[in-house]
Amino acid sequence: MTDMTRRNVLKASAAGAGAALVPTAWTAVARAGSQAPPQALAAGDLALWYDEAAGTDWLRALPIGNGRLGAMVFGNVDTERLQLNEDTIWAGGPYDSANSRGAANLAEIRRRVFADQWSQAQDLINQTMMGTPGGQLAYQPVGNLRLALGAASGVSQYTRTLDLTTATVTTTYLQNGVRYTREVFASAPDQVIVLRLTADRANSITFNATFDSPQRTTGSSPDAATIALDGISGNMEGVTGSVRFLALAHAVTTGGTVSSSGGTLRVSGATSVTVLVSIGSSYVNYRTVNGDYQGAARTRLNAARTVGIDQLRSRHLADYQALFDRVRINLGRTAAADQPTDVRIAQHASANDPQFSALLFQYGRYLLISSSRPGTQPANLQGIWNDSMTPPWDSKYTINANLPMNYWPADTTNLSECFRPVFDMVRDLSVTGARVAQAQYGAGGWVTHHNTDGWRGASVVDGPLWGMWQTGGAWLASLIWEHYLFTGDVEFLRTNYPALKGAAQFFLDTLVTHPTLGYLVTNPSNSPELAHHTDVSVCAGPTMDNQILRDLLDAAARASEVVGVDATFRAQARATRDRLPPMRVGSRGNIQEWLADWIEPERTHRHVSHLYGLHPSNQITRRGTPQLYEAARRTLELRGDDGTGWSLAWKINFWARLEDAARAHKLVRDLVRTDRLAPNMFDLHPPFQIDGNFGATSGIAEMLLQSHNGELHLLPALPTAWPTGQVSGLRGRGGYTVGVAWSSGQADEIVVRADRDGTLRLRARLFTGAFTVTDVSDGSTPATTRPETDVVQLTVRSGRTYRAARPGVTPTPTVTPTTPAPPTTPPTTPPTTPPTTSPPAPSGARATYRVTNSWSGGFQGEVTVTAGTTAIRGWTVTWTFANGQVVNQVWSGVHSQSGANVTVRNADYNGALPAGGATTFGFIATVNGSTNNPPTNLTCTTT
Ligand code: FUC
Repeated sequence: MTDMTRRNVLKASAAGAGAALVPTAWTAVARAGSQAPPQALAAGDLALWYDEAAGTDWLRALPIGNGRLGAMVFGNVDTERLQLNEDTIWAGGPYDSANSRGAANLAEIRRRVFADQWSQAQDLINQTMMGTPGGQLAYQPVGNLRLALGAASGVSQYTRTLDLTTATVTTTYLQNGVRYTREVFASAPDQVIVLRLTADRANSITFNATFDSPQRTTGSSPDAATIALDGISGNMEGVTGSVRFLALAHAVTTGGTVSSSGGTLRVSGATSVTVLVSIGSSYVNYRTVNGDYQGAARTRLNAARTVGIDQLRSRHLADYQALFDRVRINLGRTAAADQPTDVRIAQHASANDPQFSALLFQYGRYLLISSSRPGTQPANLQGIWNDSMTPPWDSKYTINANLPMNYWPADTTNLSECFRPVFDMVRDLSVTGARVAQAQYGAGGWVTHHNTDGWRGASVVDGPLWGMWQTGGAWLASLIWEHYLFTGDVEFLRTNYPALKGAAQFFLDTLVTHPTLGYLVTNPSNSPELAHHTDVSVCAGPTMDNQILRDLLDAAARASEVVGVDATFRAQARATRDRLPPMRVGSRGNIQEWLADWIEPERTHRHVSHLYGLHPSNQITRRGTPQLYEAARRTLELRGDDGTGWSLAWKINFWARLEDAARAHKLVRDLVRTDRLAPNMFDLHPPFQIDGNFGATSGIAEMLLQSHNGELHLLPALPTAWPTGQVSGLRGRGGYTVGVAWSSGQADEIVVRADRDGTLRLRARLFTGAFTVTDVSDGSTPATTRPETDVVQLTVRSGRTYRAARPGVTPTPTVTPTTPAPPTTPPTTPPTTPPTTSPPAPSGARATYRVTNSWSGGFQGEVTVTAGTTAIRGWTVTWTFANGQVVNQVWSGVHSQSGANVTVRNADYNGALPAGGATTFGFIATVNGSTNNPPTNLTCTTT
């Protein structure tokens, strides 16, 4: 595939990225009588497999990784090629991206935007707000390790497999009567890539191995069984390349001989060989590049040399499977799975292949485990896999869709730990972004625009049409709260609170009052990458910014309460949030993308940013905001289904949230086409961009379980194409691990394990018929209520598992969570308040309830429990309309305690209020398992 430099891509984007970038799709033809090989069957079909080698096609090679080290494995008979990456090898070196001309020109830029002089505003942004340099730097490869194994003649029974259950690529074939097998895996515990070659006839393995690289490198042979590649990253954008790296490959043989000289490793007549690859980098962090890269490479290699292959393999498996095995999924299998993976993709449009959806789902989880681990860099636009010095969009971090999308499946598919690199990056950005905030806006806090790189560039890049977007850092910082909703980890929140606060502080300092509408708005900003008039995207207060800022300011305020600090800041954050522009329905019945009802010149643009409120956020919901919900559907109809890989993936998530199973599944199918999925299942923008893989995994999870609305909604968008199946180990906000088994499109059995005490609200079609609920831990039947026909509510206890099932359904072992909750999950919230055995109740007599704050988009309530309560162990607040319909349920928010008084605050209702005057709402608080039912009525007046 042709490499795409940033500038080429920008030219293409200017012309409308979709059309300009589409390559010719590849093809693959069905094999008559094909059957899945034993390795794929042993993996329960969770394997990519092929009957041909990758040749020179990088998009046929198979990825392995341990978060830091990555390799693409080609599996050619004559030459094995491992294309190597290390996740800190970035072009250039530390730089300060802030442009000191910005702040002095900001007032004039804003004036031009408010005067609708968008083009003139963009000109001034070009002159004064662009980063230094005006583009960011690229993630670059280490090079290749090639094993020249001899001619490929006389070969039969060739297969190549990437087993997702073992994170191992295996290549095996028969050549001249000898069965050769190669296994490759990247070990996180031992920090090496392991290539194991075996043959079933003694002394049959002979090869020469060498490194090569597009970087500036020197090869050598440091000892008789090792070769080395010492290099430095490339110069770019006027910044001198400064990341030094050392790659070592060392052979351990049984039988035969091994020698190394002049950078060539020679193995002759061996019976088995283990090649260990170790890579060290001098990158310490975004501002320091003087690490002992040679020492790091050698130390890891020497340590791995003392470990035999069996132990290397078993440690790798234990480490990997502890993550991967948390989620099991079965969507059914047809004979389509007996074709090689590339054939399955090529035939997908005409085949019934439900297992491919399961494979795609698990591949995303595999890729996240392999590219993002505690202590590594976050997964970039290509995860960690890149063979080019000038990769598309620099293989960096694009924040206006791609980087957040990479992490959508992290919590929902039970890979909480894999999320951590993002929070490390956010803390870095809170430093580099603070300089940009000061220099370009004269503001406190920190800001990051639409991209960042290994050096944590935070300024405007690429040009105003793309780069002049203020809310990149805001989106990333809001993920801190989102992650907390899953884990309940107060220590995590405390550690990351300063970055969250700083992101909010920037907007408290910079939002400006719209001259005619009176709302507080960002200016200048854009609705990502979409021109509202020809060639201009810059505007004030685009809808996505307002949605992101509602989440950010809420998150910062709520976090400040959990952490117990900053009351003044909190009040300011809330007051500011209340003055953000509400979402509006435009003339076409759509969600308006900008403050004005403009019609975008490019109607089918890939970004649908203004539906951020539908997904990933929860500001547009079916039951909470019915009008906006319908407008969201209309918005998607107007934009159409087509788009880049990541755009399709986001649309799976959108349609899942719209509970439209057929459409969500159509989008899954649209993604599984040869122009959107490479033979190795890498998602194609095109070109390759990994966000589509992660977005697809997230979308499939959203089709099976949603938890954004204060309840666990089971099978909200189950397509007819998956009539029977099971999934287990999915995670829901509030700290739940969930399994479900279904047949005929309906749940037979739901199993939920609670991390914390609380009130569990389950929504499923199952509850419209006969069902039973059991506390699996002791076989008892917990008390339940039925707030809606398809909703069951019950009090749950930390560590216990609950099962709801149709009467007579035999428990399905695979839907019961088998692995413990992620280690980051704390027992209760907050840890400073020890659980108590007395179950005091916030009954109507003991509690007072009042609306504390209201605004056009919602309001907050407060319940104060004044007698008999010693501690809160779990609580929820439910808002209902006067007719009893539940409109919102809240688990997040804050409670505090002073003596015997317990206060639950900020139990926000975030839906739309019916227009005009006063609306009566019911406010139901459940604290320590008791509830004030019937609800206390509160009246809210729309302002
Ligand atoms: C944004 C998108 C492009 C591409 C790039 C990396 O600019 O609009 O489609 O995904 O990021």
